[in-house]
Amino acid sequence: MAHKAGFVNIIGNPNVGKSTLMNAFVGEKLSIITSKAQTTRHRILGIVNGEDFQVILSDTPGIIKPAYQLQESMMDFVKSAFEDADVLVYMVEIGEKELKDESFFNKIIHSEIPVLLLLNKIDKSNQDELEEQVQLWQEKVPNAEIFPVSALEGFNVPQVFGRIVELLPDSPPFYPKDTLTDKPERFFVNEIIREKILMHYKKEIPYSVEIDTEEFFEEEEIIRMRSIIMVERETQKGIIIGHKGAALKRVGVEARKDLEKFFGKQVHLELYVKVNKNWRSDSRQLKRFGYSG
Ligand code: GDP
Ligand code: K
Ligand code: MG
Repeated sequence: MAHKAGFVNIIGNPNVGKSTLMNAFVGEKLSIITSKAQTTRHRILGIVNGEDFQVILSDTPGIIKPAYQLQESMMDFVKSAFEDADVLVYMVEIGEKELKDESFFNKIIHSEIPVLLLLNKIDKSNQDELEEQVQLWQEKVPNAEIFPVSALEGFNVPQVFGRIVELLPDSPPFYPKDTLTDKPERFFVNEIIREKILMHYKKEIPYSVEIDTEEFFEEEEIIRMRSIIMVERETQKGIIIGHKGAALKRVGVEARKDLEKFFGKQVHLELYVKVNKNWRSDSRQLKRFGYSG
């Protein structure tokens, strides 16, 4: 039996639904999702295995104009996503106009790799608007096959997946067939905690935070974790902790619930807050947290 395998890279503006789509394909919450831009900072692989195929998806940060070094290295993840793809999934949402970066847009319209343009969030639109948008995008990106989808509701998601498999080259699998992702367990601990911070704090706080899980110790009945929440300034530390520690406690309780779901096991989570001045602009620190720096 012939076997197909290859790399599918999901790119697009912030908040169009890239991570929601990746999770829908994989059937697991590998990528954290919030309504805020820059929720996804890394390139995250999600692998879907079938008897005769292996689809290796990569979710990337939304395309932005970088303002500091962390964002530059986020855009390096996006650039790398163009280089090794067998299929490009370019996601836009209903009502959206242009990609925030022209050079990325040019790469898409001149791509020699097949491009699937997903017009997402059609659950929020009507038939007239939908038809108009399909036509508009077909003119803008003539080399793309267009699929209206709702990543959130799963509408048309299996059809897109089927098309992806058709487009993949004949190849043996790249990863063992029981692999779900390339990231280690601690990465998901960090991400789940960061999602709660994105949800509960305003303004610049979520963007100044990085999580470092120092301990991940699996026992028979329970997994014990200790994670540091790193902020850039002393004032941010106070905000994270909150009055009598209530704000931090809420993060801990909600993160633990999600971690227990994710790992299918009881979790004990200890959280600490530390000031780490200007880590977002420090190459050495960025490297340590898995960015190119
Ligand atoms: P990303 O930044 O492109 O990765 O987008 P996310 O996957 O984080 O989603 C951003 C926001 O859009 C979240 O609030 C999602 O729940 C929402 N969203 C994603 N897909 C859909 C969809 O198909 N319909 C609607 N109505 N909302 C969606
Ligand atoms: K988002
Ligand atoms: Mg995302």
